[in-house]
Amino acid sequence: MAYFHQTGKIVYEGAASKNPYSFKYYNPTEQIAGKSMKDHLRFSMSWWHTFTYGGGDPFGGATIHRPWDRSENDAERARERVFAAFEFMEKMQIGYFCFHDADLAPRRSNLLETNRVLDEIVAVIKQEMKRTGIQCLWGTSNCFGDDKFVHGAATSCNASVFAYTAAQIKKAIEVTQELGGENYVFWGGREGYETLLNTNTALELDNFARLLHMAVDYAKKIGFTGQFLIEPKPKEPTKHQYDFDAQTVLSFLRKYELEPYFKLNIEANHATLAGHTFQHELNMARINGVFGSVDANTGDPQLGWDTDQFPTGIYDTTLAMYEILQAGGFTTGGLNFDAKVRRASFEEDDLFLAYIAGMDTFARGLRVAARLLEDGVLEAFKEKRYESYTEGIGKDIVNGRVGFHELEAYALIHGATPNVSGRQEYLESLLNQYIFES
Ligand code: XLS
Ligand code: NI
Ligand code: NI
Repeated sequence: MAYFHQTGKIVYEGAASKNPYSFKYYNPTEQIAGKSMKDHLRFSMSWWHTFTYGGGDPFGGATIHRPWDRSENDAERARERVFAAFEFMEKMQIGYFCFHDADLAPRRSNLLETNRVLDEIVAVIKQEMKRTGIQCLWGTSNCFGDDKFVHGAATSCNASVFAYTAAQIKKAIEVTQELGGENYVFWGGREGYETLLNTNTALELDNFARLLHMAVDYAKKIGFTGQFLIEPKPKEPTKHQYDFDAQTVLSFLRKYELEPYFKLNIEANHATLAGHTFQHELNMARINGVFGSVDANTGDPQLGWDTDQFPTGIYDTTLAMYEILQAGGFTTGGLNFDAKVRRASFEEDDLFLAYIAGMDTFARGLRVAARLLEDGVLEAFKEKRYESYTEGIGKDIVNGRVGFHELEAYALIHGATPNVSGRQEYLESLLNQYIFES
């Protein structure tokens, strides 16, 4: 059954179009810097925020009542959601989707039954994938929603919960493999703690690493070749999340010898919650060779939680695309809209309008970033700024030819030469110029 008959396929009409149901900047087949926009951006839909979110908040229940959720039977609802999701992605020209096990199918009281229902839905998804050519960007397991995860999942004090977590993740990896998923994501929903008065952080972190090693071993065993990704997030739900930010996750991966097997899934809103910018997190991932994928939702500067809004800030998307292009673009990753409409935007049309807003803002950001890189204005400025390391004493420092002794001798003779301006305001205005004119 069709759920969005009132809306046709969303196509590119250009910036002059007044039709809200069209792309103004996203032209999938247009070539930019040697690649189609579609291949650059690899847009993906999140199953949970797009198809299971009801708009509830701590002060009120659902405001969003979807036509695909009408059946009394939860397995039937899950199946209808599949048809609605593929119809939506086809009309939006979105080539990928991401899911948690728990978004696809209802949970049952025991794992065997839960897995059986999940398999039924996965079979329907496979048919729809075949019909449409839409692919799976990544899968993951919801190891945070259920009661049993109250003390964490892999970092729970309860060993049977660790075992359950492993069993759930094992199945989610199998399902991701079955759907041809290009990545598998670990977001440590409850991997953190509230108080040190009751927490053995050393054991919890060791256990977390043990679980990830088991996942690596299992993937090898079953021949799952997708990329493993960790999604850093600083707070929410626990006060101290172990995967605080990109650099924290990196040092964890290095300590436990997991770095060869993992890359990062950077979420814009998580970056800002950590007190960073989205660009900073992407940059840290890029320069350390662990840039993997992106969750393209943003927060609100006045609100300190994960508001999961569709990205409409051109500065953020431009600077994000600037990092992504410099990282060589996406390989297995993509731009997943881990974003939900506001609870007051409860009509089905709002889903289209929200995705158009996010996709167009990233498309425009890509255009600006590509021009910035092509003209090389920022890179030329940086090159000049660090010029002193390309000759003389600077070159000796970089090449490891000098130590404290030689540097002291140098400083005694030369002192420090005068500094020059960093020209931040000029560069900010240059960025504006590119944004206004690209
Ligand atoms: C929550 C996370 C979550 C992950 C997938 O804040 O963003 O949605 O992306 O578990
Ligand atoms: Ni996310
Ligand atoms: Ni998030």
